[in-house]
Amino acid sequence: MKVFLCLGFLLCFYLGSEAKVLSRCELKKILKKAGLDGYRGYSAANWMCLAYHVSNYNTTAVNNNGPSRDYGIFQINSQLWCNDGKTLGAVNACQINCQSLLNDDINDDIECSKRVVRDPNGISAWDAWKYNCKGRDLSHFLTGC
Ligand SMILES: [Ca+2]
Repeated sequence: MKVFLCLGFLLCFYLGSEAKVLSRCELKKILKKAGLDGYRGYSAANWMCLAYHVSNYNTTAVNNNGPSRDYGIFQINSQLWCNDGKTLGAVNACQINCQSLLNDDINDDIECSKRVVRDPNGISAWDAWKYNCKGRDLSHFLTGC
C-alpha cells in the first residue's frame, strides 16, 4: 500500500518516516537483536546514552553542520560514513545513502555504527558519547527494560 501511495519524493519521505521516536526500551530490544549490545565492548547502555544525547531516540533527526550533516538516531555523519550527495569529499565508508538512516528501520543505522566503532577511536568517534556517557553510571538507561 505504501508503495502505491509514494507519488513523489516528499511523500515517500513522509510515509517512510512513521514511528519516528523509539522508546528507550524499544531501542534496547532492537540493539540486542542486532548484536550491538557488547559489540566491540560497548554495552547497550552506551548506545542508548549516545542515542538519547544525539537524537533523543528520534529516527528522523537531521542536523546540519555546515560542510556536512548528521543523520538519524545515531547522527551518522555524511563526511565519513554515508552519502547525501551534497558533502564535498565524502568518503561513504558505510556505503549507504544517508536518507536510509532516517526511516523507522534502524538496522542499517546499527550496521553503520558497527563500522564506525571498528575504527581505532571506537565509540569516541561521537563527541556526545565522550561528553555525556563516557565513564558514567549508565544503568538508568536500562531501568525497567
Ligand atoms: Ca534505516
